[in-house]
Amino acid sequence: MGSNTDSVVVDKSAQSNGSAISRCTLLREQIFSPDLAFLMEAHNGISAKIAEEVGFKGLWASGLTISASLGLRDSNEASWTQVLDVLEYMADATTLPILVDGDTGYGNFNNVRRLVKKLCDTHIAGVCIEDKLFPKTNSFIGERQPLADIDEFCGRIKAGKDSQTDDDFVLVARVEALISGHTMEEALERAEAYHAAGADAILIHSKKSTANEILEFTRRWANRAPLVIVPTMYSMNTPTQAFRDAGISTIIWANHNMRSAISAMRETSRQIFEDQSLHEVEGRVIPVKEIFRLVGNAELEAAERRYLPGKANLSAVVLAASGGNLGEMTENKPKCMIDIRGQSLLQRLVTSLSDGGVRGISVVRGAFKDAVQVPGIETVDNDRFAETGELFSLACAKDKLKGDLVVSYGDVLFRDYIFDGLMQAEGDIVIVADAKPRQGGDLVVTDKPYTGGYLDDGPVSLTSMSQALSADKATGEWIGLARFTAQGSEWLRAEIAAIEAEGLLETADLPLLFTRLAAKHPVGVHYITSHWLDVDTLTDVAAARNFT
Ligand code: SPV
Ligand code: MG
Repeated sequence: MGSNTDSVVVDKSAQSNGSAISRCTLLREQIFSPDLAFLMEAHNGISAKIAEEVGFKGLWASGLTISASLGLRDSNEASWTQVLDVLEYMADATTLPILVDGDTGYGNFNNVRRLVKKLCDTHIAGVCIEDKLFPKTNSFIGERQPLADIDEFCGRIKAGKDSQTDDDFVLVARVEALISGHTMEEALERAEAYHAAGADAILIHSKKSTANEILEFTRRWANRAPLVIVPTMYSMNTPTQAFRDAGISTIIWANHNMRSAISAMRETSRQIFEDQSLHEVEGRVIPVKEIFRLVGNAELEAAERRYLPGKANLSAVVLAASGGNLGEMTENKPKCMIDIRGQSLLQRLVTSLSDGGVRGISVVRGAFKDAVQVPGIETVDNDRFAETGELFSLACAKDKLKGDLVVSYGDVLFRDYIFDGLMQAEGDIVIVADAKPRQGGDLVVTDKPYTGGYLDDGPVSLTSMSQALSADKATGEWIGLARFTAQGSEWLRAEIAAIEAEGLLETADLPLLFTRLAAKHPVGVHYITSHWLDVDTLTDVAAARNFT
């Protein structure tokens, strides 16, 4: 790659007259660099972002895959302005230079003029036009597709170069002679004519399964202008080093993001269709929060803090005061600090909460409090942890029980989608309950059992919660995770005060708290089925290690 471009800051809107380097310049530098450059196929904003994130320094906006993403054939069924709309999303989504597959230029010289002008306006770095006729057909379909007249195609090239508004805009002329069954001489003659007409680089295309004709062309071309290749058909038989050694300028990986997306989408659709459930698929696909990250929600959050004063911040109180009963593992640290594959349980929980948008995380410590160390948390101490219960620990963090709030036990792990679901659930107080209660857990009784179709059945409310209940009487088990709005937090503080006034604060547990809250206010229940665990036994520790 053009290593001289690595440290350059690109102004997304920069053109040749701007102060920052333009994307046209970046593409030009890559194509003219002695190092082999790579352009990765993208067909929309998200695929462009993904290619940029993994490290590609340039993109190929493929005609085939943009058409396919619209459900269309690679036969100019999408109008050029519809393609331009897609390109604008791609350019906005990244800072990378984009070489656009301009097919045949969408018509004659006049269409190419307008195309190039609009591409420059859209901050696209270059265009590749091929020497065929509008409407085009994909090169891998059929044999002996008719080629354009050489002089007429040279007119398209000249018109394009004369219309660019950035001096470094790159026009690549694509020679289809070999694909269409013509001779090597014809291919060389066309390349020479296109170069003389002003093309910055030549794309020599082949659909053979070996690179022989491409390497022969490259030898005979003798570096008169940079050569671009699309080794879709022949790369399996040719190491990339061979292209580097031959002096090729740029390789286009032309369609692999679209092809892999189709494989993945087909697999997911089939599984959900067969199962009539998301269960199998949920752990395999990226979490929803990864979509948020990719599209830059963090930037929006920061902007909201800046421009929307008073926007509530989500905070969390994590109860981690109990010591635990796990032999050697909890000999000198509380169970929240047990190592689960190189990270403490608490660290994993804190990461989940942070990823879910929680900003201030307060951890109530008790047993082995000095061992409770996780970067970025605040700590609150319950120094009477030995003779008090959970509610007393929560009350130690009284000052933190305000605004949008999450309360969690310190020994739970859950998949991100569970937290996302809790955040989206309606209600001022919402708890997460597993629909399959286990004897001895924080068992809940609700006004409606889980049906699997509860979203259609409307909200579910908590009636009561208790550890003493028989599991067959329960409709779920609280997993140790709850959410409060500012109103909910106010009710929470009031209920803690009431319990304290009755002299029950030291002995009360959270099930009592939620039962009392549910008697006065609606407490919503967000049902889940598995994909979480808490750690009470050595078996739980083993499960936690497999969970991550
Ligand atoms: C495209 O990606 O649309 C191309 C490359 O033009 S190819 O499909 O190889 O013709
Ligand atoms: Mg194409």
